[in-house]
Amino acid sequence: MIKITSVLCLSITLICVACGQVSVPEPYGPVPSSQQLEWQKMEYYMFVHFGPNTFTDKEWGDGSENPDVFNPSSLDCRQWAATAKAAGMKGIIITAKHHDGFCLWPSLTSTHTVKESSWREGKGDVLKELSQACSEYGIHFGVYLSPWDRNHPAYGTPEYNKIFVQALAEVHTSYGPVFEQWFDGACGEEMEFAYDWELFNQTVFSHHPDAIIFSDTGPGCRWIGNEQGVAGETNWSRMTTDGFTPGKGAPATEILNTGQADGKYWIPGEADVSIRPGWFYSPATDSEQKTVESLMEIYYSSVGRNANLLLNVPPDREGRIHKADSLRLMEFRQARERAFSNNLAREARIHASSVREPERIYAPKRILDGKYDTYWTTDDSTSSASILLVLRRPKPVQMLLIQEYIPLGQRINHVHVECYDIQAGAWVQTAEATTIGYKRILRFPAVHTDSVRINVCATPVNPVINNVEIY
Ligand code: FUL
Repeated sequence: MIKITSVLCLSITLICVACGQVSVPEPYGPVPSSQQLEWQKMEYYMFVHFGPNTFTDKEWGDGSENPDVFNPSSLDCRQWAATAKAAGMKGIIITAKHHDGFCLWPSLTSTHTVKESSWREGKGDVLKELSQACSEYGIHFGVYLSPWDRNHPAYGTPEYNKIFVQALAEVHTSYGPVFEQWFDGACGEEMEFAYDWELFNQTVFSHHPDAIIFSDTGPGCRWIGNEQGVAGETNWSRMTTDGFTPGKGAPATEILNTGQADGKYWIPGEADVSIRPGWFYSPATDSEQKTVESLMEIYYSSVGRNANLLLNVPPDREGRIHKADSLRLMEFRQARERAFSNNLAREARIHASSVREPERIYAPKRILDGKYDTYWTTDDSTSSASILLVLRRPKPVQMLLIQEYIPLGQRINHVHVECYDIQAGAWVQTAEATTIGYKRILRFPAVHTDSVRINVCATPVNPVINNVEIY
């Protein structure tokens, strides 16, 4: 019977190959939209908190600030975009409106905006300058609009939802493409559970159907549950959000941090954190940037754990990114380049315990070809498999980077890594992990080795891996 079945399978495969059809693994669970996939590939981008708080040394303005306090002496959004680009960031998300209600564009929905300030005689528009600068430097432009508005007289009335939607529409129709709309969960008591999230999301999508909407519950991406930039060691890009809302009605932070193995929707994590102690600029923190070492830790805990990293860099009172912040960003970039400069897998020979037919499509060497859409996988009934990478010559190895091909879902729930320790003359287990997702970086004490084995254990479905790097 087994023989007959395998002969049958083989003939079906051969027929499929002969007629140019190749059997592709079935997707597992929810999968990313094409927009979510492109967003995930951005990996790292800049958060910009800018507004009256920049000038008042506050983190949360109460909305009673005189609009004249907003007075950058030499605003230079091109310098922000140039800095982000040089730092290796793929976009900038700006606080178009923070909780104090002040709008960085001349909104018709409010009397607390750049037009009421004497900055540039009320004719300035930060969003216009930043969106133009982003497009000039070839990076994406995104916006944070706080539904919580501590200035607006209508806040707390049903009317406010409509006003907020109008503000959203202004922003989404006046400044070109918006890659991400950031919705903060903070909320005034007057409006707890009264926001019309459905309407907010629809408004964004009606103007920018490709935008990724961030909130505690997505739908594009989700808050990672802390403001330290740390994703869970286990981090699923799936979550069930039915019955939840951003803010007080959000899922527990533990769930936001790890996602859910059996989650119904694809809602990947985004980890936000500031380069300084606060979100807004303060002269008191001019020399309190995070160290390169702690930024590297953040990188490994976010991008290295299947989350995107949104790093806040607050412009100063001149309206420029402070020299010390910019310097740290460049040092951070260099540290990443150093850490990932010599990928030993590039010249390795690769073998897999099992390969799906036809082998020319799913050959393990597909993992090393650097293309996103090619991958190694096994046949559908194989849930445990291993990949062996034999290095050209023995080297100290201390880090492994693995990527799943997420258009077919997030499939792996347990891997361990072994290295052949030349000094000990034995295989040693150097790392173990649950989830991989779009990208996972595993670090371990250096081992002098010429062979690295990745064991995928008992996944619910066959693994689909499209990249492995060794450092
Ligand atoms: C929080 C806000 O309350 C902070 O001011 C900041 O904007 C941060 C990114 O999100 O919820």
